[in-house]
Amino acid sequence: MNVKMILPALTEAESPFWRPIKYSLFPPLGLATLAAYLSPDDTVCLQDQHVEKVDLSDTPDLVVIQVYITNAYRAYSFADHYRAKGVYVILGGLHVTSLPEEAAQHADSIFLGPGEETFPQFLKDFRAKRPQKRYFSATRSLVHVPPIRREFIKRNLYLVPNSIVVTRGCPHHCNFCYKDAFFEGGKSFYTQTVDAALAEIDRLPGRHLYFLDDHLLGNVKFASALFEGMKGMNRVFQSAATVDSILRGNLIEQAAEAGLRSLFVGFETFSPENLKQSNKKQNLLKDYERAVKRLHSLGIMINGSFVFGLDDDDQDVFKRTVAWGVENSITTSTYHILTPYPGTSLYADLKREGRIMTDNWDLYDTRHVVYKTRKLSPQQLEEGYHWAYREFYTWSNIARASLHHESPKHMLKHFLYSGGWKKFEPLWNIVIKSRNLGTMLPLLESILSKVNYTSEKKQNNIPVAEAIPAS
Ligand code: B12
Ligand code: SF4
Repeated sequence: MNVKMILPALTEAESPFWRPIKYSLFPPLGLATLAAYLSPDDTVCLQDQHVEKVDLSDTPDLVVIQVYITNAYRAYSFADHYRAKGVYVILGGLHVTSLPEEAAQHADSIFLGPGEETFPQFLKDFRAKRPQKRYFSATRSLVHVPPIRREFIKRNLYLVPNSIVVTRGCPHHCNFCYKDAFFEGGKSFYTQTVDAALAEIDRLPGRHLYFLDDHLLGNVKFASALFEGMKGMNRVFQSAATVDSILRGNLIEQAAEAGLRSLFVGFETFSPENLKQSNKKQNLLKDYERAVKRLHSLGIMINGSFVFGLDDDDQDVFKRTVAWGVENSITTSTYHILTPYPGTSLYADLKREGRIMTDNWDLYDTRHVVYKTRKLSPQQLEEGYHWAYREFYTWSNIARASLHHESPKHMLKHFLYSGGWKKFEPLWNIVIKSRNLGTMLPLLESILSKVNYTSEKKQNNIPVAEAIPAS
């Protein structure tokens, strides 16, 4: 069988905010995961429009398309194109799960939820010439999943070819997050076996790994065994976790020992009212600065995530958030305008209140205001958002934030990582054009090398095991 798999580019591929480096970070892991269920005799062409031109002139037996909210229109136009040629087209992913009726108009079959059970089921049905119109993932497990077909990933086109996910979902229920909608009707947080995760890590060349898990520290037992197993593997890795998991027990230290060098942390907002509105209980009454100090004391750089536009945000929120990030030496900040993805309880709440202003999914990219705001006008919110990015990444703020670290090595790493991410765009573009982005990986690995943090730990007086006991 001839199979074409496509990850259409997110909407901003044609917008002034297009940053080639941001979209050349990670390969299409979801599609490579699904490819593992195809037979070795099948011919597979996997194309990622973020890094290559999609060839639409072919006529395969089956087209598989992954749909995110901001690539949905592009995904639908590819689907319509192939269906017009008589090719069987299937659509799945986050947006299809949120809005199945919309997606069904452009597909022969649609898939709701993760694909590990439904895709192999479909393949059986398809080969038997009785495919169903809709597949829903009810039983979910990562036990005995076949190895990802990474040979279909063009490693040289990505800065981070070694992306990996060893868990699915998250134990929390923030009202703006995609996860409750995507995992509805089944388990919403589950893990691989530790042995399978370690085997997958072992298969990856080089040192650097990026765990794309929503919350790598979410299952303490699993994460602890994983980090134990990773000790001595000589890896450096980046990942994401919540504030409370950083403060609790000593998991974060085990992670650092296993090679964790940079962490994406969802601070989101400083307002308890906003946290309540977002059902982000795990952040309520948590000491953000203590979490930051703890990470720094372990030599871990921080990518802070912040949301603007929650109901308690006023005009000061941008200044306060940027100043806090600089004062606390956050290495990189990711700012978002609150975005109510369809399927989330935030979307349902705002819809009920008559506050959703548009269902143009291209605008649901966290850069546009798509709902009626409370204490800020939409214009103030968008301007404040852009101001925050510009301000946080001025050379002077990058330098100030770097200089707050105790060890000179951490200062230098911070400066290079933050500056490299936002200030060397033309250089990245040249490397991307030469189709050799993979050659920059050793540079990233050296920036993520270990910091000797003993002196910082002393200065901040952070005890090895934190105040909040492990639960
Ligand atoms: C990697 C990533 C990116 C990459 C995307 C490129 C890529 N190669 O995928 C980059 C860095 C470019 C990116 C950018 C953004 N991202 Co992003 N990203 C992710 C992340 C961390 C991992 C995706 C992944 O690989 N998952 C692992 C694989 C195994 O899972 P999967 O892709 O979902 O595939 C499975 C299923 O979905 C299903 N499936 C998928 N497709 C299909 C098709 C068929 C036919 C079938 C059967 C099954 C199927 O089967 C697969 C196996 O189970 C997710 C979070 C997450 N945990 O998923 C956020 C996430 C997808 N991103 C999100 C967002 C919001 C953004 C940004 C808007 C953030 C920002 N402000 O910059 C931007 C987009 C900008 C824009 N203009 O739209 C949201 C999406 C919300 C939504 N409803 O679409 C997520 C869910 C994060 C979150 N918690 O909110 N992102
Ligand atoms: S902690 Fe993060 S991944 Fe988990 S529900 Fe909240 S926003 Fe989503």
